Amino acid sequence: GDEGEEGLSQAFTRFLLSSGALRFGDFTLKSGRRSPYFINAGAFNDGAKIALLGEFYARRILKGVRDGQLPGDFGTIFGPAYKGIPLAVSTAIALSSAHGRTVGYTFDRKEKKDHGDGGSFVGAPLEDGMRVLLVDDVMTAGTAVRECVPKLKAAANVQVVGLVISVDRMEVADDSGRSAVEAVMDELGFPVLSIANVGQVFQAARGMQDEQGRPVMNERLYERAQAY
Ligand code: OMP
Repeated sequence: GDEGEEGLSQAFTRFLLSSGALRFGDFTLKSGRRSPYFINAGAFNDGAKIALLGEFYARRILKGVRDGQLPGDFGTIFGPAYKGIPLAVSTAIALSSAHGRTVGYTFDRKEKKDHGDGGSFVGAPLEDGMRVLLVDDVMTAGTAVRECVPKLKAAANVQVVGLVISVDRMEVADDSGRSAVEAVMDELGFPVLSIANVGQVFQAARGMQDEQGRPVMNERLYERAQAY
């Protein structure tokens, strides 16, 4: 359908909650910062969930193409190992099977391989001039994407056209007051699009109930999350 941004982020929040990917509590992040919530893309761990996740990414990508944020003619979807691998594969499947757009998928190895094909990439080969769309799970500080882009550029003279993530945590990057997403866009020169940002997720979650009919986010949780 041609749902607006509101529709997509609301549906995605429902999916985050029903799959157990969004949790409230006390978590320590990669950066060391403590957070009252965590989004675990590892919770999309069966065929139905990963298929639906790929469909959400595909819809966000196609919206980005319609809105002129992404070019429509990228050659491959790159997902950094490990968590980016099922994202790239499921997104490529969804684009092809549900939307009639076939593109490649590519991922990297974390370990160096010195036998067989000896390559450090798997999937559609990276070639000079190729347009590559990145996918990743959640962005906090943008560490993962800053490590991934030089690795791609070392393999071939590819053009990274954008990054699509599931949730933008809207964390402040530095003294400039920019968010990590804004800082990455400025530094790396491509758009970062999210299926939902955390403001939209909290807003949507606040009005939702669990299977027992209890609110998934009571006022205390909502205030803690907003303060964070
Ligand atoms: P950056 O690479 O610094 O942007 O942090 C994002 C990464 O942190 C993700 O790829 C995860 O490995 C992890 N993470 C989550 O998965 N979910 C969260 O809600 C928060 C984090 C995190 O540790 O910041």
